[in-house]
Parts: sequence; structure tokens; C-alpha cells
Amino acid sequence: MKTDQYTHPDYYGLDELYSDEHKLVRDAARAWVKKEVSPIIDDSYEKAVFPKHLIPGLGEIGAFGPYIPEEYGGPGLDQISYGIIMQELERCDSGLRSTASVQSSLVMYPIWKYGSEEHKQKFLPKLATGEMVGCFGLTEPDFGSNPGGMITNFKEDGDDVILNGAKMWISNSPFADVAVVWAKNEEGRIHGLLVERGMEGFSTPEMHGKLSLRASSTGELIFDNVRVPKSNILPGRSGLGAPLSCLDSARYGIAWGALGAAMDCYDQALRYSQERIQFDVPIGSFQLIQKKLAEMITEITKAQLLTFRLGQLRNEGKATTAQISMAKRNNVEIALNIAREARQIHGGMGITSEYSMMRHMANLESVITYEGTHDIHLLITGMDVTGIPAFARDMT
Ligand code: TGC
Ligand code: FAD
Repeated sequence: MKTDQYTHPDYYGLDELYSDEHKLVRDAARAWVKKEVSPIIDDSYEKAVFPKHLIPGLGEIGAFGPYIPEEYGGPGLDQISYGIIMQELERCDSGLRSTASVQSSLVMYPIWKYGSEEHKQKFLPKLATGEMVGCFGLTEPDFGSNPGGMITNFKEDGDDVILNGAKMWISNSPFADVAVVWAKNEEGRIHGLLVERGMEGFSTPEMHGKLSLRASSTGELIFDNVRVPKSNILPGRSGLGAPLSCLDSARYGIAWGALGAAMDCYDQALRYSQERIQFDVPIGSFQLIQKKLAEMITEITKAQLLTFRLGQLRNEGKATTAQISMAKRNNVEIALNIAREARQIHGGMGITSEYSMMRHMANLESVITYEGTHDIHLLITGMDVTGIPAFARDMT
């Protein structure tokens, strides 16, 4: 069996900026990943199944709602610790990080921020340990980048509402116990509803045929006259801003995570360049290989500093949506480029599952699309600097 030799690149001494708690969190996550995930991830990826037996372990390392306060069963860590955990998970596999970031930012976060006290007591402690798993339904078959156009809707009926519609591309949906579903009321206002497995008319078929993020389970959410108690509606916020604020938290975690994938690719490429001999010398002695490695570590270092600073801003409650967009967009792009370059450094071996670059590369094709596509994030930055939204065109 291959051994996981990962060590993180730290060209600018970022470790000196980490607190002892950050390092403890990182060491625990890394040790768990090396012991429990690295030995099985290629098999899960090949079989296209999410390794569900890992869920309690994810809870134990604090990967579910790292910043949720202890009173609700969370570890009560800061935003940088949250980022570090996502980085350690995604440096192994984006699908593993997806499961943790959906649970943390898209399920626990809205319940914590917008749920009633009863919702928090009922769901958060079980979500923190992994006893319960959640998913987040925003995207629909006809509304991806433009979620405000959603069709899924509910109508009042006594103490309940009747929910109809469908969501698509939903991470974790096939085995989730609870779904945070965004739907319109009779006035067209968006609300978050907690839809629980077992409610009549609610089904979650798995989507098959993914060539990316294969170790993550993705499905639909189908609502056929589902009767949901009014008490399951999140009371704290309505409107499109409610789900978009959850995306801020998830995109922040992805910025850290994608950088982890890049760091893993660089770490392997550097080691391989020192071990692989061609023309009687290590390939790392060739200028063209050095160029690739030098450019990789430069991009990783710039992204590490961007991401750490973003973490400080999140801790202070000052990070803007546009700042988060910039980090998500930049880090996924550099990670994809680095995965491709690292694959080339490995020659033919780079296309095998002996090394993780090819898996990272395929995974990152999902990461560059979900949580806002690469171009949507560019437009968010464009809007921020010009003040002019360029998302919609009037075709009349
Ligand atoms: P727009 O008019 O800009 O905004 C509508 C309302 O929302 C407010 N708002 C925010 N509020 C809080 N936080 C934010 N980040 C917010 N951004 C906007 C805004 O102030 C406004 O409020 P109000 O009171 O005036 O109504 O909305 P728009 O319809 O023009 O859309 C803008 C756009 C395109 C940027 C947005 O729709 C967008 O981000 N689209 C991308 C969709 C997306 O990212 N979907 C992700 C689905 S979840 C997922 O992919 C999970 S993958 C998980 C995994 O496995 O890891
Ligand atoms: P579209 O919106 O149809 O975009 C197609 C192309 O058009 C893109 O290149 C896009 O950039 C471009 N485009 C669209 N609008 C504009 C514009 N205004 N200007 C310029 N270009 C534009 N969603 C959830 O709700 N929950 C989940 O858990 C979840 N998990 C996912 C897991 C995976 C593996 C994947 C692949 C997706 C997941 N998604 C989830 C959905 C994801 O968020 C959407 O795929 C994404 O938002 C893009 O929507 P779309 O696929 O409909 O593409």
C-alpha cells in the first residue's frame, strides 16, 4: 500500500502566524486523514461512493461546524481553524471537504443563524457529531447561476405548508437526514425550510455518471405535495440574501480547501522531481521542471497569504462577499493549473491512481463550477469595483 508522505509547503513562514490551537487542529485533522482516508480514497473514487463510515471521524476532528458554539455541540473554533480543517480534508480529496463544508456552512450555519432555538437544540448537536447528515437545496434544473428564479414553492395549509418542486446537483442528498430547502411562498418571497427524511412525497434520488467528485454523493430533491409543518420554516431571515449569506461561509471554506489540493500536488511533484532520474540526473535538475515548481510555489504562497488574511477578516466579521469570491476564484484556478503541471512532472505515472493529481484535477472541475461558477465570481468582483452588476441582460 502506498504511504501518504504529505507535508505542507510553507515558503513564507505562515506557521509563525498560526496559534497553538490552529496547529493542534491541523495536526489532528492531518493525522486522521492519513490514517483513515488516504488508504481508502482511491477505491471510493473508483467505485463512485462516499465512504460513509468516515462520518463519525469527521465529527471527532471538528470538521462539522467548527465555529458553532459549544452550547450547540460545536467545537467553538475560529474561522482560521475552520479553513485549516477544510484545507487538510481537500488536500486529500475535494469530495471529503464537500461533505464537511455542506454540513458546516450550508446546513449548520443557516440553522444557527436563522433557526429557532428549538431548531438549534434539535439539529445542531447531532449534526456536529455526524449522528445526522444534512444537505442544502438551492440549485434547480433551470436555475443554477440565477437561483432567484427558482420555481420550488409552498402554499399554506393550516399549521403546515405544502411544498412542490425539485432541486438538482445536491451534495449529500441521497443519504441526508435533513435538507435545508429554499423555496418561494405565495408572494414569491424565498424562505428556508427544514425538510426531514420520511416526510411523505419527499425523495432524494442519486445522480450517476459523474466523472468528477466521484467520492462524494450527489442527488436530487423532489417534493411532491410534501406537507411540512410551519414550525420547520427558518424564522430568522427570508429573501435571496439568506441562502447567499450561507454561500459566503461555504465559499470561504472552499478557498482554503482548493489551496490544500494545490499544496498536495506541489508536495508530490517536488518529491518526484528529486527521485525520478532521466538522462542520469534527477528531473528536478532540468530548468523546465524548475520553472514549473517555482511557479507553483509562488502561486501557492500568494494564495496562502490571501487566504490567511481573509481568515483574519472573517474572524473580525469584516470579510465582504466580493473578497470571498476573489479568494474562491483565485485559489480554484491556481489549484487546477498546479494539478495539471504536477501531473506533467510525473510523466505517464501522473495519470495513474498511484498519485493524486489526476483525481484532484477532475475534482476541481466541479469545484470551479459549484458555489458560483468561475465567471460568476469574476462578475462579482467586476460589480464590486465598478458598482455595476453585469449578471443579467435585457433581451427585449
Ligand atoms: P442580488 O440582487 O445581487 O441579491 C439579492 C439579495 O441578496 C442580497 N445579497 C446578499 N446577502 C447576504 N450575503 C450575500 N453574500 C449576498 N449577496 C447578495 C442582496 O443585497 C439582495 O438583497 P435585497 O434585500 O436587496 O433583496 O442577486 P442576483 O439575483 O442578481 O444574483 C447575484 C449572483 C449571480 C451573484 C448570485 O445569484 C449568485 O451568487 N449566483 C451563484 C449561485 C451559487 O453560487 N449557487 C451555489 C449553490 S450551493 C452549491 O453549489 C453547493 S456545492 C457544495 C459542495 O459540495 O461543497
Ligand atoms: P449555469 O448557471 O447554467 O451556467 C452555465 C454557464 O453559463 C457557466 O459557464 C456560467 O458561468 C455561465 N453563466 C451563467 N450566467 C451567466 C452570466 N450572468 N454571465 C456570464 N456567464 C454566465 N447546488 C446546491 O444548491 N447544493 C449543492 O449541494 C450543490 N452541490 C453540487 C455538487 C456538484 C458536484 C456540482 C457540479 C454542483 C453542485 N451544485 C449544488 C450546483 C452548483 O451550484 C451549480 O452547478 C452552479 O451554481 C452552476 O449552475 P448550473 O450548473 O446550472 O450552470
